[in-house]
This record gives sequence, C-alpha cells and structure tokens, in this order.
Amino acid sequence: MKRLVVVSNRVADPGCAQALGGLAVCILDALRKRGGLWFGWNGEIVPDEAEPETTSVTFDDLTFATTPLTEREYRDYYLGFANAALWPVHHYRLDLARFAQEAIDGYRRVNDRFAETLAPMLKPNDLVWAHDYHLIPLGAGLRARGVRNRIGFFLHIPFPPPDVLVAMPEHEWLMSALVDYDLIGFQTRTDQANFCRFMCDFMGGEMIGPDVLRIGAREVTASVFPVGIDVDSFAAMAESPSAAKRIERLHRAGEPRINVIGVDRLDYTKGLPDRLRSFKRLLELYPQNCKAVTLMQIAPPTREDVQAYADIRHELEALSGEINGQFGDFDWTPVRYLHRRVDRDTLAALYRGSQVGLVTPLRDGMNLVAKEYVVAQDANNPGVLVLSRFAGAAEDLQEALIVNPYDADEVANAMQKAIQMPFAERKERHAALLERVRERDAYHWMDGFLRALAGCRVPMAA
Ligand code: ADQ
Repeated sequence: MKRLVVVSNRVADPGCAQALGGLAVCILDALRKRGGLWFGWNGEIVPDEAEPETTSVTFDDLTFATTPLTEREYRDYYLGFANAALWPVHHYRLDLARFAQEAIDGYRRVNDRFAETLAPMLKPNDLVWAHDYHLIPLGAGLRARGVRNRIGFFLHIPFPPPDVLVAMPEHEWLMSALVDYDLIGFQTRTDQANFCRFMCDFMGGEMIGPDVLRIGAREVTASVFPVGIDVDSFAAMAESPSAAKRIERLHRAGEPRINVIGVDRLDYTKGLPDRLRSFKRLLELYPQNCKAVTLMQIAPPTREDVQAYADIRHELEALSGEINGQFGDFDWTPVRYLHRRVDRDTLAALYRGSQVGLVTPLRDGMNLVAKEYVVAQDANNPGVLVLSRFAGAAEDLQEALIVNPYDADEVANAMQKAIQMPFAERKERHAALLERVRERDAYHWMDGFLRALAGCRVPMAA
C-alpha cells in the first residue's frame, strides 16, 4: 500500500480525540494504517520578524509536520484571501467578498512556502492528498519543484457557477493551478458540473471521458465523492446511557415537549437569521406551538476576525432577542441560543432528544450536521430532518423535508409538517435516510477518493 501524505490548512491534534470531527478521525485512521505524513498549519501565529519553523513529530509510522503562520500570513492568506474572498465566492456571495492584492499575494506566498517545505519530505510513491480551498495552488507549487507523484485535491465547499467565479480577480491563475492535480474531488454533481463547465468554457478544456478533462497537455479527473460521517461511533454516542440522561434533562417536567434543533458554526452561509425568521413564522402561522415548541440553536463562534462574521452574530442576537421578547412567557423561552462549542457526545444526545432537525444553509458543500442528526435518532421513534435544497447533502437525502431556506413560510410549513408527521411516515423516511448515510460514510468517502487517486495515470515528466 502506498504511503499517504495529507495536506490541510489545519492539522488535527490527535491528542484531542473528543474534539475531532469524524473526518479528521477517519483521515488519522488511514494515515495510521498506511503510514504517512500530515502537513499543515499548527494553529499558532508568530510575529512577522520570526522565521516560521516546521516541526515534525513521529509516532510509529505517522509523522505530523506542522508550521505556524506569521501575523502577516494569517492576515493575508487565511483571513484575507481564503476566508474573505474564496469562501464567499464559492458560496455564491459576491456581495460579501473582499479582494485585496496583498491578500492574493499572501495566499500565493503561503502556498509556495508550504510546497517548498513539503517537496523534500515526499518519497517517490507517496499519494499526496491536499484538502480544500486554502490549498488550491499547492499542487502546482509541488509540480514546479519537480514532484511527479500522484496528487489529489478535495474541495469541501461548493464550486460556484462559472459566471460567479469569473467575478473574482485572478480566477484564471487560480483555476489553471488546479490542472496540476491528477484528481479533483467534489461533494456533489452540481459542483463537478460547474467545474467542468468552467474548464471547458473559459480555459479551453474538453471532456474526453465522463469524468476526465483534457486541458492543454494535462488530463485531470474530476469526480464526485460525497463526504460522510463515522456512523458507528456517532450512533454509539447517541445511544449511550449518559446521552439518555441528558435527553431526560432536556425534557424535564414543565419544559416544552417538542425541541427543534439547529447546530452550525456561526457562518453567514448557514442561513441562521433566515432560520429564526422561519421559526417566528411557525409561531405566527401555527400559534398552537407557543409554549409547546422550542428552537435550540447552537452556533459556536468562528472566524470572528472577519467583519461579515461579527455582523451575522449581531443580527442573530437581535433576532433571537426579538422573538423571545415578542412570544416568550414566564415559563417558556421560544429560542434557546447557545454561542459555544459543545462536546460531540452532548451534541449526539441533543440531536436524539430533538423531534425536528433544522438544517437550512443558504449554500453548503455537504453539511455533516444533517447526517449526524439522522444517525443520532432512535430508529423506533425518529425525529424528522428539515433540509435546505442548497446543502450538498440534499442531493442524497431526498427523504428529508426539502425546503427553500429563503422562503420563511415554506420552512415554517415544513416544520409544522415535521411536528405533526405520523409515526409510520417518520419511520419510513428515517429508515431510508439512515441507509443512505450509512452507505456513504466517512470511510466510503476516503477509500473512494484514495482508490481513484491511486488509479490515475502517473503524471508525465515535464
Ligand atoms: P463546515 O462548514 O464546518 O464544514 P459541517 O459539514 O456542517 O460544516 O460540519 C460542521 C461540524 O462541526 C459537524 O460535525 C458539527 O457537529 C460540528 N459542530 C457544529 N457546531 C458545533 C458545536 N457547537 N459544538 C461542537 N461541534 C459542532 C465544511 C463544509 C461543509 C462540509 C464539511 C466536510 O462547509 O459543507 O460538509 O466541510 O466536508
């Protein structure tokens, strides 16, 4: 088996197993099995004058090579370009995108530095797998340094339609860098189609197979690998005795019986204000839900150094205050908003104790919360998933109640349908969803990608 080299913006800390999401756990698993290297940022920021050093730690066959970012790199590469330009553009939000030359230059420089550091660590047969929008030009940087290995790239976020992408300065440079990968993975068929259309219409590419593009002298495979979760370990957390205790506390006497749950990083792509407005419509259109239903929204802080994130936080706080002020009573708080991280086992219990899972992003690569909610349910009395049509997960999870998150009345009606859904229908929908989530779990995603990458033709010498 070939050694695996994973490159991602952040390297997961294997010491914090509890905090690691399913994906990180399953990548670590693969690295342990094959032997390998995980390279990326260690989360530290050092002064500009410091020379950012790469440190390597090896346990058995697995090496973690990590480097800090300088203050300037953090500002330009991470905040400035990755999170204030690429993230909004890829989520179709040109209105929120900020383009600054120093940010683009910083992004280029960090990718170059990463390539320069990584290239000498590679062995001839290594499979190299770069993750996400922070590292689009990494493959090109490695090729420029003579690396001939198979290199794959997986985009965790959406790929926007070409007309949106071309509004971004330097999109040609960025997209032509993608051509240096052998395999590019997308979450959905829509993303893959947008990418292929862009490559054919704007970069002179042609499709020479269902998933294969020729662009100049290069052939690139562009395929769909929907991300999944580690089903068994998440189900075990939801079914544990401590989860049962927590659920009991959630439903203790005197509290409303029906809990609707939302769990998202506090990101403008997740549609949180729209979700609260939909909940308000639920209370207006179906007043029988007053004192009977609570929306628990867990939204931990994220990227607070970017202005758009501070704005969304204020909007959400104002809206939840408004709804609670208008509808709340001495013994009922309609919206319970928690602005913090929660342990994964607590999260699993909260999903299980909630009759409705509300996952309504305005745009999302996949959305793992939707899958976690399904897996956490009691199959003998499952809750109902209300899912945005704009989450990648909707491509597979059609038995959810699929909604347009921009239409508050439609979402309110779907919530009402979920609350009233007969037992047999709930069970039937849940069984179908669970089967799909189980089939396409995190291991299926990873194995599928690595098998496709290993099967790519060895890149020709330049
Ligand atoms: P994210 O945008 O972070 O990921 P998502 O897929 O929903 O979105 O994953 C979030 C994860 O964080 C879930 O596992 C969730 O349980 C966890 N989480 C959220 N709030 C939490 C809280 N308060 N406490 C603890 N954990 C919390 C990006 C893309 C997605 C894509 C993933 C994986 O934007 O579309 O699905 O990568 O490819």
